Amino acid sequence: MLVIGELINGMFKNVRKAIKEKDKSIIQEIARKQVAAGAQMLDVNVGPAAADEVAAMQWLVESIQEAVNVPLSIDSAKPPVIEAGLKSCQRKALINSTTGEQAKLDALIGLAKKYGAALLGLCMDEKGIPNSVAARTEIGMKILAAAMEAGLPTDDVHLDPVVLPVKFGQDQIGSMLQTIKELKILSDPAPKIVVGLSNVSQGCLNRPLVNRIALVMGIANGLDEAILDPLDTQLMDAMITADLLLNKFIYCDSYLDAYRKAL
Ligand code: THG
Repeated sequence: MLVIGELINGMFKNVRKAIKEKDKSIIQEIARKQVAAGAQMLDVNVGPAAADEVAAMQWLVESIQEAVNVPLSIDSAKPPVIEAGLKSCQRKALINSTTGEQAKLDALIGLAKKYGAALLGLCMDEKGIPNSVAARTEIGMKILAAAMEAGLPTDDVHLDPVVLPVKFGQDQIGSMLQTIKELKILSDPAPKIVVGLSNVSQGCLNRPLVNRIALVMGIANGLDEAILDPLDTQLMDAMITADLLLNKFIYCDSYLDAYRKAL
C-alpha cells in the first residue's frame, strides 16, 4: 500500500495558521513526522480559507521540499492552484484531482502532460457523485480513456471511487468496495485505486476505529493507495497486517518493524 499523508491541509487549524503567518517550520515538522511514520507521498491542500490560494500553494510546496524529498500530491479543485504547485515541484507530482467534467478533464490532462505529472481522477462529474457503482465506474472509464487518448501511461492514472461519510450514507462503503473492484478490471495494467480514507469517519464518535476497518476492507478489495493520517500508529499497523495477510510480503515475528524499516 502506498501511503499519502493527509495532514498538510488548510482544513486543519495548525496548517491554516502556519499559512497565514508564513511559519514554514510548522509545515516542515508535519512533513517530517509524516514521512518518518511511513508516508511515501504527501498531500498538499491549502484549504478553503487561504487569502491567495495560488501563492499559498507555491509557498507550501517550496517549504515542504526543503524538509523532505518524497513526491507530492497537489490537491485543489482549482486548476490555477494546481498549476502553481506543479511549477514548484522538483519531483514527479500527482495532480489531485480531475473529475469526469469534460472541460476540467481536458485542462488537467494538459497540465499532466506539460509537467510530466500523474493524474488522479475522482469518479464524479458536474452532476455530483453518482450513487450507483455502474455510474461511478463509467466516469472512471471516461477519465482513463481520455488520459490514454492523450498519451498518458495507464501507470500514471489514479482513480478514486470517492468515499463519503458513513454517517450520511450507510450504503456508501459497499459502493466504494464494489467500485474499487470494477475500476481494477477496466484495463491491464490496471489504474491505481486511491481513496481519501478519513472522509469515511467524518462526524463519527470513534473515528480511528472506523478508518481502520474501512482501510482493511478497501485493501482486501484491491485498494492500492490511501490518503490518510500516517501518525495513527494503529491504522498503519492494520494496513501492514492487511498486506501481510494478503501475502504481499513474507511473515516474520517482527513484521511490523521489518515493514517500516524497509520503507
Ligand atoms: N480524495 C482525494 N483527495 C482528497 C480526498 C478524497 N483530499 C482531501 C480529503 N479527501 C482527504 N484528506 C482529509 C484530510 C482531513 C480530513 C479528511 C480528509 C478530516 N479532517 C477533520 C474533519 O473534517 O473533521 C478536520 C479536523 C480539524 O479541523 O482539525 O477528517 O476523498 N483524491
